[in-house]
Amino acid sequence: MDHNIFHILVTLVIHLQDQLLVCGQECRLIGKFDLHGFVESKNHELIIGGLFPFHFRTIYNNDTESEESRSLKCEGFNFRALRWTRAMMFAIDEINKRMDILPRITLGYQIFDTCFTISKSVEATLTFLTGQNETHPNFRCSAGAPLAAVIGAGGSALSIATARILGLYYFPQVGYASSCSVLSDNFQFPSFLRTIPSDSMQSNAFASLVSHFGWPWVGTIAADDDYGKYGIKVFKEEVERRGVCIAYSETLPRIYNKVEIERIVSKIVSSTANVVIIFSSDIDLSPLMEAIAETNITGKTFLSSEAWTTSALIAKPKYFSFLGGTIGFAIRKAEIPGFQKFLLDIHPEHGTDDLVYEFWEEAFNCTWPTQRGAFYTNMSIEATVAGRQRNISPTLCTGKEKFSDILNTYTDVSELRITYSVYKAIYTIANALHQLDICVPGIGPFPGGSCANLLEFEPWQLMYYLRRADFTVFTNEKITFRDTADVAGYYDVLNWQWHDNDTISFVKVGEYSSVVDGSKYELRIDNNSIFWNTQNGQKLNAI
Ligand code: TCR
Repeated sequence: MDHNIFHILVTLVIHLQDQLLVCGQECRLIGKFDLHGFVESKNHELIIGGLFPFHFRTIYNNDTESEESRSLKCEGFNFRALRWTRAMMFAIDEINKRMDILPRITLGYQIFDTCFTISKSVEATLTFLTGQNETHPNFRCSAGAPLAAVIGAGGSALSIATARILGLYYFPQVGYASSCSVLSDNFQFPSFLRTIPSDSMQSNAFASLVSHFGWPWVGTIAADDDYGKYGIKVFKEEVERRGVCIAYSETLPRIYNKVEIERIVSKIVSSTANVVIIFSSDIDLSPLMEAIAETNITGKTFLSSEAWTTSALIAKPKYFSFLGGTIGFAIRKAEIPGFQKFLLDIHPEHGTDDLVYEFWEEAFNCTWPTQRGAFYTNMSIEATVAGRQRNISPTLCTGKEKFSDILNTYTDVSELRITYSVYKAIYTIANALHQLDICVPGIGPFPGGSCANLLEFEPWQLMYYLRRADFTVFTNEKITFRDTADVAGYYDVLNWQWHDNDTISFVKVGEYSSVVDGSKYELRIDNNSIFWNTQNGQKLNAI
């Protein structure tokens, strides 16, 4: 190279570096995140991050007087998500006690509330990556122990956003509920894996279900997010190939819109298609069910996607008259020994965090005196609840409230599906860490036969082991990724059987699973055990 040009180039690089340094010195804080539901355990060697929707939505934060903070507040306590979170803690606890997985260290957790929104999930992800509330990307200065991997972030739209950021660093993320088919794309999401099957399988399962019953004509409803849109898209492609027609295709409004919801209801009522397939989370579906309950709709059979098949938010008595007979898919379920006891072992007095106070107050409809020292004094409610945004109950909590007196989604262990998926996600990470730890130098997988160090590995080194995960859970279920992001697909087919005493049970009437080696899937259904919510109790006829 010409010497002069070389000189110019070097000068330019030094100049640029100077600029960068100057810029570095000028860094200033431009905003702070207001992260909710922050829960962490201390004094462990490695941390697993968790993202869970403790709240259903965000609201505008009118606490802030200036425009300074754009961070939103959250509302609507989600008991189901707290159960999922406790499954994460339970699995970590179990692993810490075991001598056959990671015997030399203990794992801790750091968990954030996504409030079911993309912005909160991204805030939390940036915090994970930097280990502090002031987020400077590209630095890893974790609070306490290093972060090994992240599980989450619930819904697919949230996981897609966070996986794009974590993917930049090839930072391991294991999804427990994000089932959207696009997340299987290794190129777009290089560091994402999941313990829930991809929806491409579920959409195919729906198509097989429609063929099985010979319905030539169905209506579709999708949530306005990646889950709903991709789920219905793949379903449509598959049924159209089989000659089934789509009577209508509706999308649920993302922000509550009464007029739009009523239009969708009248579409369902007036259509001659009596089978309606809905791909949506329970949260997004609630307004539609509320509106349908106000009409006298009968004679429709609803097909439910996994996210609302066993949801307590939707399986409410006032919807049974039209939702009885619903048929839907549900992911694998498990009974986790010791989990119920662990769930019940939660109390605001046991030195915990804001989330537990909020949980207790919501569960028992009472108000907990915020300062623990003031617990038994006659503090005025106004004083104790100052600054809170939620509806406040005038009754003070006594601390003696009992779970056995209430029906609560949190303590209900009859349908542990996503909960079990969370448990598997934690085990997937722990097993990968264990494999990394037992690597023998000289015959390790990295250059020159080297191994990674359990307390100082790079994210891509853990990814190597995660992609090769191969272990069996206590239920005898085998977890393998075979160099893909996905586990093998399996669904129970559940039928909502409506009983005379106005209760519903989710009865397994079949399954969709692979028949040979994971490449061919088959739907098996016991037609005779299905409850049809029709006048004559017979299957809806093909119209
Ligand atoms: N996948 C959905 C989210 C979701 C969910 C759930 C939310 C699933 N199952 C149960 C609440 C409860 C399945 C997604 O967006 O990928």
